[in-house]
Amino acid sequence: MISSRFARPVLVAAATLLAVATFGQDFANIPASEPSITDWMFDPVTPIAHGVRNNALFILAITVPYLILPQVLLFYCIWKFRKRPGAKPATFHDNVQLEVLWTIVPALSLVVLAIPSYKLIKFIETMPEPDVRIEVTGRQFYWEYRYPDHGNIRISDEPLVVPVRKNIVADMTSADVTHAWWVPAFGIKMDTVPGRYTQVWFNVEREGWFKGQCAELCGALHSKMLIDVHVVSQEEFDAWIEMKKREFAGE
Ligand SMILES: [Cu+2]
Repeated sequence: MISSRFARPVLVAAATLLAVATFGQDFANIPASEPSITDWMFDPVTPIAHGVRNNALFILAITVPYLILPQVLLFYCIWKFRKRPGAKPATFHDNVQLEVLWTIVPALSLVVLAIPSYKLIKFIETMPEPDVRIEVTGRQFYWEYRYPDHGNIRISDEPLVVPVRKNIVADMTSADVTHAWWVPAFGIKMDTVPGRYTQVWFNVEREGWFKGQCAELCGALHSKMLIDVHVVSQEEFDAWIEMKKREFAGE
């Protein structure tokens, strides 16, 4: 949709602004080797994350001219209509055509932005046929995961393990206060709410480790409520499930 030559500098600028706004001083303390939490901009790994990133770039491309054009016009007018000997000031004070134009064009821009945005929201909120179902429960201050179709295995405060290139559908809730399960590279941030169920889905395109953290202030140890997702091959996943089942049986 947008050429990569254009996208790269725009991405860097947008990610930097976002990072500074989000993390402030803390951002400077992240070691270069650590995968930073802003990776969703550069390294989306799910269809939702790609969609969110492309939509963000599209919105940027449509809205940035509105930021630049008035400044250019302002400086042009300051220069063009500066005080000069003998210059006659203008005597009109409105222009109906211009006002109609600068109302209709931004209004149309909003429509242009709304169409792909609503499509994306529908895509995010429509659950696909699940290959693996999981249940996520937020607790002060850790995450609990269950695999209802795999012997109801339950793990707490350890990495979530899921197979690569499979539809994972997660039912989420909270045992105490509102938390939010946020994994930037997946393009997902979903509240977990006590007494209610929320749902997300993701399909990760490559194996690896992906970081996240609770994104809803939930108490004193909120900042320690980290998320690690280990995405593995189907074979590794099956072996892991068998191991966990044995672990459970032994308990
Ligand atoms: Cu929290």
